[in-house]
Amino acid sequence: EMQRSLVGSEMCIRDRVHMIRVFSTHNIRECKELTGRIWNLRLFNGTDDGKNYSVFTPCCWESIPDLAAYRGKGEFSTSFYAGGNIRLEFKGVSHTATVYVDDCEVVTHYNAYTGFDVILKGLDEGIHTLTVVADNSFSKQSALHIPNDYKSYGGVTRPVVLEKLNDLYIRQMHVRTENDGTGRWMAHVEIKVQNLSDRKQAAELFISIDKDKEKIVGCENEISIEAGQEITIVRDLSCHGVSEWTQSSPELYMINAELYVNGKAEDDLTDRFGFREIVVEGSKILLNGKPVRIKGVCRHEDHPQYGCALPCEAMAYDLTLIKDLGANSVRTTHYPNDERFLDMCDEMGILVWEENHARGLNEESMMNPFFEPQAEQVITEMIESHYNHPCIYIWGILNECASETEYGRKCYAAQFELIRKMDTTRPCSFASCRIKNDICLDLPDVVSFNIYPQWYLDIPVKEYLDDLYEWIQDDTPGTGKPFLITETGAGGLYGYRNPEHSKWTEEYQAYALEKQLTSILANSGCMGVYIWQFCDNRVSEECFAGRPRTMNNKGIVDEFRRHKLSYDVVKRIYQSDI
Ligand code: ADA
Repeated sequence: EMQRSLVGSEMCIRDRVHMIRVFSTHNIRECKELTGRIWNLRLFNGTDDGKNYSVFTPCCWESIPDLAAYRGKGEFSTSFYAGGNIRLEFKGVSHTATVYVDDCEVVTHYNAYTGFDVILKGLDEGIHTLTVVADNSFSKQSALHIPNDYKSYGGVTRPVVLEKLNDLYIRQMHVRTENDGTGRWMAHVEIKVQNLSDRKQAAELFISIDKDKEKIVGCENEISIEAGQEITIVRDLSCHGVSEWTQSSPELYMINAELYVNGKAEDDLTDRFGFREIVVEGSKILLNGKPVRIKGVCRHEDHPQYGCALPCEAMAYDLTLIKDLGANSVRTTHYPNDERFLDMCDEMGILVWEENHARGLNEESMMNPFFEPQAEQVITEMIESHYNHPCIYIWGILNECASETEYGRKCYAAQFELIRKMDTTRPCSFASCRIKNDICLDLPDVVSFNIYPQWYLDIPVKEYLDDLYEWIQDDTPGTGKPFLITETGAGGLYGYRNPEHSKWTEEYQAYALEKQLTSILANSGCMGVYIWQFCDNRVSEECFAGRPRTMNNKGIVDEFRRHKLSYDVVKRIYQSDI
């Protein structure tokens, strides 16, 4: 009997669902994390056929010394006990996944940084094998993962969850909050329910919002769904006496949807949200009516031991340092992040610029026929899955791509259109490096530039910034929009110091950042700045030029999170009132 339950006895020792999100998302639906334990990894790269490794998963195979430089395919496998309707959810496989259950291919997915799932109906009860072939090789078919200034690792890099479903299944729940201007809040709830069975079914759907188990509001709905169909239920719940989500007081609420069929529990889904509105007004972004001032860091998901598969504790440590710096925002360069990181940002009041996956693509790379569909798929998956996070205040796309070309412009326009169709509650932007030749500044809600005076260009920061700002205001349709510096920084090798404070020393990096941050934050037309970057990260071999150690060394902490001299400089500036 014990074995029949997916949850099993492990649940008593550790609530494993907490490894997927930082709170439980189901009470009724049975779930079990399949990761958080040892899987088998077998390589097949032609020469190494059949070599097996026991690896704690999630992981990047680069963490295994033998495989530190391996690029190709790796077959991850484990087994699970289940029967009936099963849903497998993969939070991230890098970068292409082909999934098999009992040797039968069930789903494929491209791109490391968004999740995907598969539902298997009527699985025989018993032990089944799950095999995930991860592939991190570069090819024309991979338009987003290319040799780049960060590494495309290989592996099952984020958690995998097994869920047992009944006939009716709550596929998605989005909450949008709106203030009527008098302090009263409305929660607009949109829930998608699927009928997996081959007959029409009726059910009761209970929706409720609570805080610390205390109910705020709720409603009951009679629903009926045709065989094999999905319906969308939309409800507006007015919420009295709730507290707003702000950066200093990030109050969070739970929303629960529960389905009952003939009085019997069928399915449920819980998520978290905050009461807050983001509005662009003139050259400002307002969070619940107050202008947002960004003191931020760009961050890669990268760590010498874990690659991109950081465990929760390592993510939390990064956030501890980010808070210590006095920073209030993170830009998820250059891809959607692990959802547990976003969960923690929700709790800590850290604003997030969440970015679609794409960095530094020129026109030719954007013309790859695989590019636009792949980029649009990541946007769709990112917004669908992260819609409820109050910390996300802006969607970013296409970092430093070909926004100076007509073809590039078409892609920017198409992607902004897609975002606005999916989410009307957040502004969108892109980080440009096309100084004085960007032709896309009419498209975003916020005009953003990456600038490197004092590093790539020996020009005083103020002069450079004033010149850029004037050009935007005088000669472009970006005039009057909020203006943000999405990157600035300098390289500094940890431990490298010399008396002349030359470039690459810790001293020079600290000097450059001081100049950059003080000039940018003193510019009243600019709503804030993101430092490039939080920590040093590994880059592809192909990017070795200008990248000593095959690392991007512009972190204010190195890859082990050891503080460079610049750390205290940034901390002093970010903690001041500037
Ligand atoms: C770019 C880019 C970053 C990084 C940075 C640098 O602007 O967006 O990914 O490569 O420059 O270090 O030069």
